[in-house]
Amino acid sequence: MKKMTGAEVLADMLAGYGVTHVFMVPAVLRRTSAEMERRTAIRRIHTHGEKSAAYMADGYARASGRPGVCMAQVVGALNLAAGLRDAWLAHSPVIAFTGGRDPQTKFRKVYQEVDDVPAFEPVTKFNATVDAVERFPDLVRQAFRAAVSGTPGPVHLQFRGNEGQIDQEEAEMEPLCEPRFARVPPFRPEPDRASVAAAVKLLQEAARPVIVAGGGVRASGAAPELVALAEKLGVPVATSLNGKDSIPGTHPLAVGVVGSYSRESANRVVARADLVCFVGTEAGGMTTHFWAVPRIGVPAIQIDIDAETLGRNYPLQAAVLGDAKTTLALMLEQADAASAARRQLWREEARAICAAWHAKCRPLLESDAVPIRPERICAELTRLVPEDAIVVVDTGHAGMWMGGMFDLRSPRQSYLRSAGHLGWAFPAGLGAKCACPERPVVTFTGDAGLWYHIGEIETAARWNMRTVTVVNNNASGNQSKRGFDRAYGGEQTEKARELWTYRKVDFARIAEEMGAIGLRVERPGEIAPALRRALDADRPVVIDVVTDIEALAPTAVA
Ligand SMILES: Cc1ncc(C[n+]2csc(CCOP(=O)(O)OP(=O)(O)O)c2C)c(N)n1
Repeated sequence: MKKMTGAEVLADMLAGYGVTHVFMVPAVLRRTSAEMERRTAIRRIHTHGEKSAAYMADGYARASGRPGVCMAQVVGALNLAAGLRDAWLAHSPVIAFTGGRDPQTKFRKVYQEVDDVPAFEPVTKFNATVDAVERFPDLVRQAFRAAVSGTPGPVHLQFRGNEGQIDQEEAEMEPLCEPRFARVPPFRPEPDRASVAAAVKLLQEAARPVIVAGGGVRASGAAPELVALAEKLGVPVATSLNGKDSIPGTHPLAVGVVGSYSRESANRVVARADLVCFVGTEAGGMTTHFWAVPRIGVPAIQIDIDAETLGRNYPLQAAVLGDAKTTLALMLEQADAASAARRQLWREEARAICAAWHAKCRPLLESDAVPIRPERICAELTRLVPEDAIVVVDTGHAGMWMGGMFDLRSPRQSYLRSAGHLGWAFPAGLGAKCACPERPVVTFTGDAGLWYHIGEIETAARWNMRTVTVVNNNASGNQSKRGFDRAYGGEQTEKARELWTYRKVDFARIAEEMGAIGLRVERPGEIAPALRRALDADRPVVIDVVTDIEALAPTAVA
């Protein structure tokens, strides 16, 4: 073995694992950054905050299935940890590197230093310190292994030295990589045959079964098998918000997103089901509207790669432990297509429920009102988002509007959503674009969401990250309106509105000033031309859509 610096090993290993970008606020692992330039083609994206660096790495990871890498020096470590929270909730393989304490000076009131490691504990699968340079190879391998294995998730390595100066030290090392762990999933564990047979039998015998598909379907790349099984057995499919791209919304068996940020038709169909088959979803609070849809006790099947998830929230008649794609392919082999005929009436009922929802929402989806209704933006996006686009959506109202009112039209479109953190979507969209530069990326956010990391418009312009960001700009966080009405015991006072309203701001002008293209849209008819122009642009675009502050998304039906 030859002598190498930690920096050389780390740069070579990141390149070896196929990392194309790292996201950070300088300065951390400075020598490694220099070696990246000398030895690799990795782009070093420096951002305006550690949290947005983590969100970019998260978007990168979710869009590609390859670990996203973010970094911070010691004083930025907790900002970075905060940014891992959404990745943790969404099971996204993000690898965070930070600088950390030196044994020679710790506990001596070193400038900027606290013990950051515990803060990473609740948001990582693996949280380790690199104290000796000889440990670079095995700990970096373990970081990749942990990030992508089983249920994927974030990991953290803290490198000795406030900026991780341990990377300057030398040792005899080999920068060995394991390509298997360069992306999700590294393995496709097969389920036992008896559990597969039991699940197929239950689905075939049920009169009104429904499948609820989650983010695990995307992680496994199992959407084709899922749709094929649903078609063969004639079973309607609802999705979690994280699993929205398991089936196009325009598919005749798709009933929409179920749960809290959902579509009424999905909740109605799932509530009517006599068997629910959960695939790659934790059946958590958001997906089940806090376990009201379906009700606890409904006959249920669950397929998951993590044994601890099986039955956590719903008692199961069949539990299938395995990779989603492998499991669904086995179920497809065994399924009897003839049994689909028995569910004809159920499918018709589900279609009727979906048609009723469409009829009810059509006036808003097609609304010509000024200020613009958010439903109209969603309908225009359904129509105009390209066939191979990645759609990235913020939380809160943005999640409600797009979860409920927007449809993917193609199995080649992806949908990534914030798992709860406002402000995630804009930087995550930039990360997604870095991971998949050939695919259009369309981000949807509220104005409160954009404000969080608005400085990253400059990053996008500097690196020419050509995303299209659509801002539902109602000069407020008006999702909070209902909550403050309740807090005031009816209707809130006029003064209460200062708790959730902002100044009216033109984000198009701000975007232009930072080097992006800014388009301001005030009338519904201007949305489509703006989107078309943005999708053709050679720079990042912010489309600032002025919308109705009184427009509230429908709440979930139980
Ligand atoms: C980190 C974080 N803090 C607070 C919240 C609570 N929250 C949810 S939605 C929302 C306001 C959303 O405003 P905006 O993005 O403008 O969308 P609008 O409601 O106006 O459509 C807030 C503060 C959150 N989800 N995440």
